[in-house]
Amino acid sequence: MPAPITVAVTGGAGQIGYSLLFSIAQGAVFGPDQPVRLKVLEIPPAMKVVEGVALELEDCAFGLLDGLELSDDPEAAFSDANWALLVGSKPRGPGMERGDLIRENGPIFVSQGNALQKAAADIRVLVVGNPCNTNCLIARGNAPEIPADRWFAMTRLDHNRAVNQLAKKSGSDVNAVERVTIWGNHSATQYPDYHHALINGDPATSVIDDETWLQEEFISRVQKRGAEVIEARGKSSAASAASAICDHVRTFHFGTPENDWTSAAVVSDGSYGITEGLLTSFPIKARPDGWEIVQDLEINDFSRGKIDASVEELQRERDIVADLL
Ligand code: NAX
Repeated sequence: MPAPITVAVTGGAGQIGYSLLFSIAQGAVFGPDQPVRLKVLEIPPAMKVVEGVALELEDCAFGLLDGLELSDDPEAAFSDANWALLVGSKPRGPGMERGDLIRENGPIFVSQGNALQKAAADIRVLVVGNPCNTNCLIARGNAPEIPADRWFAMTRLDHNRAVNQLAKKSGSDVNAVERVTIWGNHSATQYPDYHHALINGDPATSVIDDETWLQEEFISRVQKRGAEVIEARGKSSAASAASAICDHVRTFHFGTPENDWTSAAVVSDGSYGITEGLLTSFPIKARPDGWEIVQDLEINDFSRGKIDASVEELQRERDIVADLL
């Protein structure tokens, strides 16, 4: 057996944590031969609940689970972690605007950024807690020694939602859909881009010969899918979010398939004219030893307008938290 991979998860007592921790311990991320150690961070009022989750993890008798630690101290939770999955954050309260949520959650990511910098030498960070792009920007701003290519905010759930919509509309298997891209912010301004997507190797735009559906219903459905789930379930997406977290980490650990790419918010290097330094979702090719933004895609005027609108929102969010960076 290889040496264990250590994964720190914040918000382990929450909805997503309840699905995510079990999937990681079961081998859904790093495979059936790779032991894992879990380090779970919670806030003091939630420690009792997370202790209950730990009892259940023990009761699963997972052969790959090499260790399980619970803590309310970020430095202890992040020490020696190879991946930190920052899921925990405060939910949006009644009447709270997006800007209020950004200010409310910002300090969490200041202290977690500081702790990551001190505690972890070989770390990759995926921020899921919303607003995830800007929370990731804040954490990164407080951990300047962690290299830029180690930071991610999650748009994989949006990517998976887009793949599913194209598969359903075309009557294809989800495995037949490739090269979908989510651009921009993980918010209602995100741009699910079908222009380069393939279905069974053919352009999605020729397989789904319905530009109005693609431009209007497809984009809007993906943008608003989180609200659709809340409306039906009475709670926000949890199992699908946990599954997307597993997909994200697995993809960056093992790499993207030969002919496909994934979507993730990474530190912009200025590609496609997007402001440098913003945590923005791009099309990404990953390999076990690194990743790169897919270059030279043709961006038509329709796409340009959508990408710019989402990036402008990210710039406004950055301005709101300028003092925390
Ligand atoms: P829950 O409210 O069920 O759980 C959040 C957990 O985080 C709680 O147990 C809470 O005690 C803990 N927490 C709060 N502050 C903390 C801190 N400083 N350190 C450690 N833990 C802390 O939320 P859940 O449904 O699990 O969602 C978690 C986050 O994921 C939310 O911010 C949510 O908006 C976000 N999401 C992001 C998605 C994405 O695609 N990027 C999709 C799913 C989800 O909506």
